[in-house]
Amino acid sequence: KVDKEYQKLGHYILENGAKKEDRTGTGTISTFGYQMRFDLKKEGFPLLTTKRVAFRLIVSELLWFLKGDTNLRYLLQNNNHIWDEWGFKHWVESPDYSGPDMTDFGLRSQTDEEFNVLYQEQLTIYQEKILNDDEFSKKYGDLGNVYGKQWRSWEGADGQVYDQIQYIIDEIKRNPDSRRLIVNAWSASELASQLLPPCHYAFQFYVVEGKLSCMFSMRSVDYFLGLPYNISSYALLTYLIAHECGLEVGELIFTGADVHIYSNHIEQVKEQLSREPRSLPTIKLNSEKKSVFDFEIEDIELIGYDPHPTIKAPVAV
Ligand code: UFP
Repeated sequence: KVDKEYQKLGHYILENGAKKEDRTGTGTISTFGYQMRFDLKKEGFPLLTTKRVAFRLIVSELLWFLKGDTNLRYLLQNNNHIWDEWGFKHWVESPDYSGPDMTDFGLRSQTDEEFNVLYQEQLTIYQEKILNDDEFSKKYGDLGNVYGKQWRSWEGADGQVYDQIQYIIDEIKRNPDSRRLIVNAWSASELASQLLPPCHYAFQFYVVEGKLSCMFSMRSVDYFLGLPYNISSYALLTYLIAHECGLEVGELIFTGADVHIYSNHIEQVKEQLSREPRSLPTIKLNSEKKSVFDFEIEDIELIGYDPHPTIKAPVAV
């Protein structure tokens, strides 16, 4: 089902999208405003089967958010590199960096092979330092006010720190009919100091008939590379919160604003649209763990995932 809905969106963008320039200089086909619903209880775990999606990256990233951690070290220790470029950017734009010029490294590394070699060298140095040098990691591994910070230690105008995840868990248990079960990552006052303003900027839970549903909102959606992760990540979050609150899972609802396909992903998208969906995997959580904050990677098991092969595509940074 998730593949069918995802393919429907792919066709929709290709048929209705308009050419639109973007921050990364890559160019997109873009549409505005789209919603998809997935029944988590009836359909299985929404991880695409029309290409392989690296579930382990989704797990480690989500647990990193839930820990309130914003330092790359945890991700690198778990061999997760999805956030590397953001920390790297921070370093190469600082006065401490003295290597070759890395201006526009995202785009240049994809178009200029000679530059790419230099870039990979510097990126490797950066990763080693994050893993092994405490001081460096503190200074250049911390991505600042990204999701972990916003979710777990939101700084209020009153100077207090608010744990939004703990709050909604407590509320779901205490007052499941609440219409205020919202976590918000968008902060008007911090936009200028953020490396990447949140893409999935808010989510809300809903409890009815013993089932927990979640709706998440995205301002900007990379259809091919980002969205498959985002769907599974929020599905997993819903499973974890339901587990702690003693509820079943209900529906997952995606709401996207600028939903786009990058111009250098079109062939890959067409390939994926031609593939036949397979049956979805299921997920098993360690029943001995209760609090979502105690979960580790090995407590989350994916069962019966049999996807079509990976499709590679360049990331726009
Ligand atoms: N993007 C996603 N999902 C994410 C994430 C980023 O699709 O979870 F962090 C994509 C959306 C967009 C780009 O293509 O990354 C962010 O660029 P911008 O800030 O210009 O919207």
